[in-house]
Amino acid sequence: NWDNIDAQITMQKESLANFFVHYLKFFGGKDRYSASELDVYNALAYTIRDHIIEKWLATKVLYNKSHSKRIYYLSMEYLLGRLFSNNIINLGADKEFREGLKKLGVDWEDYTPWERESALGNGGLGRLAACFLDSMATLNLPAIGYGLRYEYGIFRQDICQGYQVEEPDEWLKFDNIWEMKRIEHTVPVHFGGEVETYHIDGVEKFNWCPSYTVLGIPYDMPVVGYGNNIVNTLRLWSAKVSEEFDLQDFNQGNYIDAVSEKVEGETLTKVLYPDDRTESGRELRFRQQYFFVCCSIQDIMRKFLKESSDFRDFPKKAVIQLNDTHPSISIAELMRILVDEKHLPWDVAWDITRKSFGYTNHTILPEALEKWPVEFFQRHLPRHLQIIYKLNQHFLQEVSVQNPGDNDILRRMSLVEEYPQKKIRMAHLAIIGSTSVNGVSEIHSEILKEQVMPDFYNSFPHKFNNKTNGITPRRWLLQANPSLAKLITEKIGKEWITDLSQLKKLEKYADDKDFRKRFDKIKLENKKKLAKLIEIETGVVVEDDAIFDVQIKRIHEYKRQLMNILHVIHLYCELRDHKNFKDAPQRVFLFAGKAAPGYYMAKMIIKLILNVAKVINNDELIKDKIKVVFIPNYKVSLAETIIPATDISEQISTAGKEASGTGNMKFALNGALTIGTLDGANIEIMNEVGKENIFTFGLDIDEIKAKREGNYEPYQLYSENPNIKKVIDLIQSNFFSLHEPGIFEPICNSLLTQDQYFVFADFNAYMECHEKILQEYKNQKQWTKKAILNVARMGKFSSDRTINEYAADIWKVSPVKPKKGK
Ligand code: 26Y
Repeated sequence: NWDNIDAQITMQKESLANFFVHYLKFFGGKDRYSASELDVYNALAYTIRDHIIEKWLATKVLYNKSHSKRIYYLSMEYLLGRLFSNNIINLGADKEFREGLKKLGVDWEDYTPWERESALGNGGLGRLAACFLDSMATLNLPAIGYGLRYEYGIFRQDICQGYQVEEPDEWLKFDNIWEMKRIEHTVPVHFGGEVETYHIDGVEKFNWCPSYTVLGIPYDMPVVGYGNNIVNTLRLWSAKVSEEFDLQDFNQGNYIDAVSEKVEGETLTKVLYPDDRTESGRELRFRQQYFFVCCSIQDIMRKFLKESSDFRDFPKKAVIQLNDTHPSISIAELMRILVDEKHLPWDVAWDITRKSFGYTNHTILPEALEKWPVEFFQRHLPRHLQIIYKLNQHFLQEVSVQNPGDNDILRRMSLVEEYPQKKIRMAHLAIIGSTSVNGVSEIHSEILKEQVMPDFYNSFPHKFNNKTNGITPRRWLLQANPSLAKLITEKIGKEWITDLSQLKKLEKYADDKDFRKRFDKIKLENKKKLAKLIEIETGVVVEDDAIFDVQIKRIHEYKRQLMNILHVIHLYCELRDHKNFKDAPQRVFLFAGKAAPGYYMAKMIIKLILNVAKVINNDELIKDKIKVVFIPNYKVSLAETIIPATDISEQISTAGKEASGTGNMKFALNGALTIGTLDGANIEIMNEVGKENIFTFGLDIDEIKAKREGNYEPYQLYSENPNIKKVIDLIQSNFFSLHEPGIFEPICNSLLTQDQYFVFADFNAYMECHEKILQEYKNQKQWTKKAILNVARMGKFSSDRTINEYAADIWKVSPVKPKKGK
């Protein structure tokens, strides 16, 4: 019978080696003589996948029996990174796997580099979604992540003559062992056409007659919870054009049209948009968003209908969290389904919809707030446009009742922006269509209420709330820094892995000499690994015991990599002028990050960093006291090597610009000290670790605001501040661009005439802060104490804490645990 056979398939430690050899032979067609390292990796991954599938099936049964409300997390981006190690660790199969394969002489850790990284995201927002998946599974929450299965993730960054060059990321070139195609859950997605009106019993009804259809094919990836036997699902949609659809057109003789439409349809999930800054208004991205939304909402509906046929129950059975406005067309789509297809009255449908959504905002940069031209809707989603217009009409009616005679507020709050081009404001739609609107750090949530959406905050104060971001300690400590994790576990037990607040117990070891010694030794070992990697990737040789000062993140003007490199130039000038090297340790300034392909300034900042690196690294006059390194192609796996080796974490955005930051948390958790502005989660990190254990500097939000409103004159700062002047003059003299004179003029000009992000205004404070850091670093004992206290006080920044708050305050969903004794 089924159950008996099932039990036989269940994996045993003793049989791991047998399974491995089985996969190598019967999946890979290889034996130990002919197997390549990739073959071995594949066989190892298939072996571990069996374990996962057992738990995956059991989790589905558990959730179905619980009849719990489900969490649907909608995100256009997931930056998962590699999954092999993570899955083994979360399964708790680490030791078992190592020992089980020992007799074959195979150590699984040697094969991890053979996995192609999954990089279906740009940066913070996509990585946050990945950390959230890990936490939701670990917390036994019945959650499904929905996303797109881009054929090409974020581009690979090559450096050619100091310039960023983008290459396609062919992550699917070899088998993706972690995904399973679920052809039976394929859904149709319609686009274009017209809307017909008809009447039933005097009620006006609408019938959308679309002009073409694309199919959404789901691929499921398992999300393994840590040590709890839970395996959740990440469902990614891939676009395909249906065969029958072609046939119609082919038969009508429109061969060319049919073929080009097929190609068009399948481009929908070809590539991730690599710009996390401006919505460049591209029509393909708009269609991509609807494709995503339409597939996911149909799937959610199908699951709901297995539980109930009364749509009034929908908010009790489902909650849909929108990761930024990218999937916010969902709100119009759910309305369309409820009103047009399920024939619910408008008000009932709106009530259901509003109760079912939550919206997370990740940015206050005005240029990143999404607005879609009305003409896109007209062309591709005519019925959704009607729905949005009607929602707007009702909404503005309410606003006007609340604010009699105030036409300006109607214009400000409207879902439709009239000038200069008619556009739909997606954030407004997301706010009115959700029960909850949250920011991602305390200060960001305040800015959201007070500066970005004050009218909406006044109308719906109860919707607004904060959920400070977090990171998963499984990947960012247990996996990335195994030696530190081991030391911690040795001292305080392993509870910290699922309850990060336990790290508090480490505080007392800050005064323990032996502990400090071991802590330092681990940092040094991690630095050695990083130094090797730097040499391999860039050819630059750095000392193992150098001070590693690191800024790794997307390249953006507001993140101020420019201020960092200007300061490096300043230090370089100082060294050349005063030649006072003495016993100062080497300082390595490490950068990594991608620039959006169309972001000229960001690309020039990379070029400047690389040119400065070349000059400084080869100048014998400064006796190797400074090294500047730009590691190409920043990605999750690179972060996993860099962060555990870092001494100083650069978090230096212009105050008010970084919604939260999550890299800042990863560094502090691994014992780096932060140099940071009073921005985003830096402020909360400061509150946790204590002012003495972090280096903050620079203008705060109010001061920045005052500067912006006053007349800020960067040129004056340049002429009055000899340090700034020297650095800028040196760049302008082509010292770093001998063979390409003038290339950095746009950077200098922008600083001298505008300096939008207040680099000059913060420069002195930044410089002085670095001087203080250097002084403090000399006292190794004090430094290590501070580093340990940083680790000990990072409990708040576990994404488990964040997800618990989402579950309790927004989703109203409790963990689903198996009944005791089963
Ligand atoms: C609309 C399109 C152009 C777009 C695509 C991606 C716009 C924005 C993005 C991504 C934004 C992003 O990554 N934001 C970051 O989210 C993190 C997680 O909340 C924050 O920690 C970080 O401060 C914020 O910049």
